Amino acid sequence: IVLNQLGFYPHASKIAVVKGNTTANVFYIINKAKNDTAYKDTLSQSLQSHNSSTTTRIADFSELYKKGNYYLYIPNVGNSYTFTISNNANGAAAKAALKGFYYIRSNIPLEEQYAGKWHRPAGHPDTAVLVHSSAASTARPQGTLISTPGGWYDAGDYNKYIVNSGITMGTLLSADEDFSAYFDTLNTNIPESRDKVPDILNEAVYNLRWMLTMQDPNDGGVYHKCTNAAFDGMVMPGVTKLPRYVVQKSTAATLDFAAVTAQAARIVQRYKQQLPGLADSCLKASQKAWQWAMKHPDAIYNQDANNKLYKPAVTTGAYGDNSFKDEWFWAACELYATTQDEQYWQTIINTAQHTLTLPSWNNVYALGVYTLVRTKPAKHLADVEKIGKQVVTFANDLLQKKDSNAFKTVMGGSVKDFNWGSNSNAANQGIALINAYFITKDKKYINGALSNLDYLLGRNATGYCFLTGIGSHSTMHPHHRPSVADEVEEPVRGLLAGGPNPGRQDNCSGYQHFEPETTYLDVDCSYASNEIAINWNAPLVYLANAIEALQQK
Ligand code: 9MR
Repeated sequence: IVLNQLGFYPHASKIAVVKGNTTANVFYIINKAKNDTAYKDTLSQSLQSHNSSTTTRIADFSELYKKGNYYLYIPNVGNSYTFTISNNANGAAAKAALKGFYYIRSNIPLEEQYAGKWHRPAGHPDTAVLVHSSAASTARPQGTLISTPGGWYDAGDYNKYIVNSGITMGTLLSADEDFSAYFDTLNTNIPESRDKVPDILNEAVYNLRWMLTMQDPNDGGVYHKCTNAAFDGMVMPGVTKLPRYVVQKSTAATLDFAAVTAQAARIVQRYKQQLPGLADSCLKASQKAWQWAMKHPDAIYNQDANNKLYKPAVTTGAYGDNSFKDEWFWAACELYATTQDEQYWQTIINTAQHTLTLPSWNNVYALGVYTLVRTKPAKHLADVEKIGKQVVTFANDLLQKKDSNAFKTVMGGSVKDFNWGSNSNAANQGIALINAYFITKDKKYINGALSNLDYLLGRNATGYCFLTGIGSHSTMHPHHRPSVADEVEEPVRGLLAGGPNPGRQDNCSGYQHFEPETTYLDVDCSYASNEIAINWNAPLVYLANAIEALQQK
């Protein structure tokens, strides 16, 4: 029996899924405190999954409204995990996913009062980082030392990549922009929690300050990443002292940077007193980055080609993107929303797509669309309405596939949903649905988004809750160096595993399931299904907190 292992809201849909064939017909929801049946109904007919050979039957108990602790019981099948029906059913996941970012901060010690059993010394200081030969310029020749401290580690590895920070920061900043009243009171117990800035922004600003150091002040271009030449072993951060490099400035990194800093400038100006000068610095940096990209529109980061030309070879994550139309669009949207300067509007029109596409680290078109929908620029309402329709069309298409899905989730509507980092697709689909709700005010989109949160927290073909530290049966062995090396049994809390990925690029032995929705292995060698990454956690932060904020209304 698989279900959201945390629980359900009193007035939202409540679904559990029984996998496999059972002859049972009736299911019971048992109230734990009273040890008594609170609800009883029949299971649906058997459904065949489109993404594996799994068959399912559905237990729908949406009409049980009463708050409490329950479990589901099916004669001859057994009991489900205990779950709650409450107004903040997903609150623990929402908060944990945001706190997850604190645990992957690179250059500060994680103190026990904030980090609990995962306290540890600071990792890479990055105060003396070499300019790699691929990044050499007259102003900063190869071997120049620069300081680029702070920021989050990208994932299970210890490098810091601007492109992936782009979508991550855009998603977190958008969460605050869309749900600012909610985030104003969300406290994640981080060192900055006592200040007047919401913790989601405190967390984002930690990475923003690092991003700012990745811009070459001489020309405005932004280094693609700050990295070791090769991945570190499975050791604690800061243990290895190998040289760190900033590599080639790239168009994708520079435009992502321009988008993030423009959006940040708009948002942090609310906190002029607490963050003096930051909004101004961000906007200047953004404009300077935009100028650089205008002059260097084809600076592709091609790691393999670079390795033929430059030394030392760099073999860490590439995040090589060679199509920049969506980055131009997103950067222009953020710069326009912040400055209302019409020169950016022209780029928006020139680079707009006809249909929405699900965002990923190399496709940030949707982030620009969401910003237009959110900020509704007065001068261009007709265009914005047209672009907004793309969101609704996309969301309708997602919803349509939910009913025939064997898990009654939006996730899995297409088998293509299952690739490297598939769990971020589930979360990003949820964000698209919530944006459709903003436009239409139709709650069916919130229910669709909730089905994907349920997916991530347990209602899926693997039966895992993919967020560490949450639920009764969650990821225990993520490909995450500190979780492997720290001698604490539980993995660091609040990190989202990548999720089912039939590609199995890690060649890790031990996979027992090979179908799209079941190829998931909770073993640390499985970096293709069980790594963690900032661009996967961020949409979960958005989705889980948005659902919490919207249910509380
Ligand atoms: O998330 C990235 C995925 O889309 C790519 O297919 C994959 C291979 O290039 O890389 C993933 O990103 C990894 C990055 O390169 C290095 N840090 C860990 C990231 C998550 O696995």
